[in-house]
Amino acid sequence: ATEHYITSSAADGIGTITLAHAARRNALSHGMMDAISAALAGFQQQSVRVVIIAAEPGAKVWSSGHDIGELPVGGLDPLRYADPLEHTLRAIRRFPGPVIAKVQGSVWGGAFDLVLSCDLVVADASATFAITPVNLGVPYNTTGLLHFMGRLRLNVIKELFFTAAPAEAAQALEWGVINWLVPAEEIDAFTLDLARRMAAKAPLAMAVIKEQLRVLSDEVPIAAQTFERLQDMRRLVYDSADYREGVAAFREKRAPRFTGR
Ligand code: KGA
Ligand code: KGA
Repeated sequence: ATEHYITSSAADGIGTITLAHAARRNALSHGMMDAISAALAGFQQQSVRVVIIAAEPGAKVWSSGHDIGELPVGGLDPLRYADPLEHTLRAIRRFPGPVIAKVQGSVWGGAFDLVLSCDLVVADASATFAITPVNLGVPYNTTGLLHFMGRLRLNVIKELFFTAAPAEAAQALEWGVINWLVPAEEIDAFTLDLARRMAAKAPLAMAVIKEQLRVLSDEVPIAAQTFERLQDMRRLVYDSADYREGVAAFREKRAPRFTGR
């Protein structure tokens, strides 16, 4: 319970969250998510204008994504609305000022969703991005797919999801995942300068424009029946033997054997 997940600090209207759980490669565990959500709430109290989310200097893995050890097996939806990760993604999306992801190293699964939930992405050449539910047999959540659809073209989304392969930084730049690809030795100063320029602008106008963009890009009206059909389809996936196999294979550090059942 005394596990150390992040460090956070605020100065001159800029809050920084540094993912600092190297032992689990910054997996997005309940503990990590609660820590990030608490830091964001604290920043809001302190009238922080702009947030930077980064990994520790030199980390090869920015974040390994959902904590696979915490994925439920036994008929429970692994990606529910109330999950701490989903709560944190909403907190980032609703934070009343820009949140910048500063990405160095590899980004996996739910961490890619987290990066896309940030308002801007600055990265160096070490950044890679993979979305991996088909490695585990996980039915991705509809809200999560919408996060990708809000940022990327459909053929790009399909390639990322269907291959689960890490996209290199240059490719991610071309695909629009990254706003700025900068040399490693310049990324700290570059990101801070970008944050400072935004922190000097009118906060109320900024916050309302961010919220307008969130509402307009998030709210896709579908019939209740349609949503329930999608949930039923997802349920077949998380009730399947393949989902249990995918999670078990990761825990046992072996390749999964999927059968389509
Ligand atoms: N969840 C839980 N534990 C994890 C983890 C994760 N996502 N990633 C790594 N770990 C643990 C790992 O089991 C090991 O534990 C330790 O962190 C170091 O990892 O010390 P232990 O007890 O053995 P490892 O693998 O030794 O480190 P590495 O060789 O540096 O390799 C790093 C990577 C990131 C490449 C590797 O750990 C990896 O492939 N991790 C899983 C990446 C992934 O597929 N993430 C997606 C998670 O799923 C997800 O987000 C969902 C639900 N989704 O996409 O739908
Ligand atoms: N509205 C009213 N007066 C303006 C003006 C504007 N948008 N832009 C310039 N002027 C006036 C300026 O006050 C000056 O008047 C004259 O035009 C010449 O400008 O001679 P006066 O009485 O002092 P200036 O600044 O001397 O010219 P310049 O050195 O050539 O510089 C040109 C620019 C365009 C760089 C400069 O004038 C400037 O920064 N203007 C404001 C640009 C801007 O921010 N526009 C956005 C307006 O807001 C807007 O569209 C909204 C509501 N929005 O974005 O949401």
